[in-house]
Amino acid sequence: MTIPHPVEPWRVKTVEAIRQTDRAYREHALREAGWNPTLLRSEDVAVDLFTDSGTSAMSDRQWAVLMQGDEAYAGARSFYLLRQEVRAHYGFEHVVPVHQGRAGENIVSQLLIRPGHHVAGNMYFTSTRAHQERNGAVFHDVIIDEAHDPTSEHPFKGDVDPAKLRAFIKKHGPDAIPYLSIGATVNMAGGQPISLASLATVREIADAHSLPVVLDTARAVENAYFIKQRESGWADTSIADILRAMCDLADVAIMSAKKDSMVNIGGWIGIRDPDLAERARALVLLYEGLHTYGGMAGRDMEALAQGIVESVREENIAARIGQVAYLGHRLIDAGVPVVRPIGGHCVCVDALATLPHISREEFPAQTLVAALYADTGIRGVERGALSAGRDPVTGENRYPPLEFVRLAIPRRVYTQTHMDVVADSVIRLHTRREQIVRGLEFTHEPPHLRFFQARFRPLGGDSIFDSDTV
Ligand code: PLI
Repeated sequence: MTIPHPVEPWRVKTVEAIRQTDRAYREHALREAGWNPTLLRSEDVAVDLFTDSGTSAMSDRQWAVLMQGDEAYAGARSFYLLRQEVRAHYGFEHVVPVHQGRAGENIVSQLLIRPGHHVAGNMYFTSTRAHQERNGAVFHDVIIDEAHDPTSEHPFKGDVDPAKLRAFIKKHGPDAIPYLSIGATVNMAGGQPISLASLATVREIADAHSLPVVLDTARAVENAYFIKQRESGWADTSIADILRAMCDLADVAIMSAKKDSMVNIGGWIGIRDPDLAERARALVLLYEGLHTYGGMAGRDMEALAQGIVESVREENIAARIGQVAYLGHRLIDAGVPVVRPIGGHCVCVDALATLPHISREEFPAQTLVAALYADTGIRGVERGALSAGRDPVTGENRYPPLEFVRLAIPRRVYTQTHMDVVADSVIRLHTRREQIVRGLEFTHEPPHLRFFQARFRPLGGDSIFDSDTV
């Protein structure tokens, strides 16, 4: 079913040129980048769907308030403004600024995790789990089974399975569990939301065992939109109030403001407990900067405070999710296998269904990411075995059930024409997918978050394409 592209609730004031390249150029660039589009120069990319993180376009108001940034080392006015907006929209009394989400993950993991601990959550996220593991915890996935099935149309694939969560607590005991790690939306499931009902159940189970709930709020506004659309009883509540209702069920929030809040850099930790907040401030001093800027310039905090206000405006979030849905449904209509239903920030092309002839060991999603760039100049990112990394204990590759190419859409950056070009290009590549004949093997495998800097070569030949491909 074709769905209309939403009318953008903004008009363009500044533009950035896109350079056109031909296929030969792109194949050369890809080889130079070790078949990993992450290592390309962005000027060689036509439509960059690598991430929606830090890539959004700021509004005229955000650019305007940059000039009001208070760059004082201590006690900057911009911090108090940021704290005011976080308190108003997310409801956390203590706000500890950090330069981006993973800095918050580092600090919260160090504060709460000890070797031998176990953390449960609704699917892992790369940097979140990396910090949990670095501090000695084992992560356990307690998301519902439907989240691992790309074809399931479950409206809340981010939901926690309460039976899995209870079994996890029973097995490891509350003393070995520092907190529950909940994402909204769930990035690695394809931007799938968690329902408020599920969040409330998590809270109930956590309370029964005196466990804190840590909420990843990177895309919580997008999650709130899905609750409004899909969860009974919330259709008439504002996005802002749904966001508060979600956050009210958490003890700690870790925010990568580079997503929902539409800034190029920034983040914060939201905390209720004053003692924990004091300890977080102490660590921020070591890793980030003073507790009133935490790795951000004063102007960054101004833009972030303004971005929070804009993020919950109904027309903004509706157009944002509507654009992602438009692209997703164009692909669905053409028979391209994508993760269903279409998520909040991305459209995910199922690489296992697209390239069944390439084995998991040869990284089919990474192969498809490389093929997509060579063929079209579009850059996506692998979300599958490469992103999942190795088990820290056994050293074996982890093979999550989902293996896809994520096309993440930056906010307020691309137009309907770009979405159509992306759809046409992905559909064209899909019809010629049998020309992708080889997968990839590592020539360089970094120890952490390996997908960012890994290098590859085609396995058993010079190219991932057959020799007839032009
Ligand atoms: O990239 P950071 O350090 O600001 O945030 C880390 C991070 C935490 N949680 C979630 C759900 C994320 O999606 C996330 C970063 N995501 C990136 C970079 C992405 O491309 O999805």
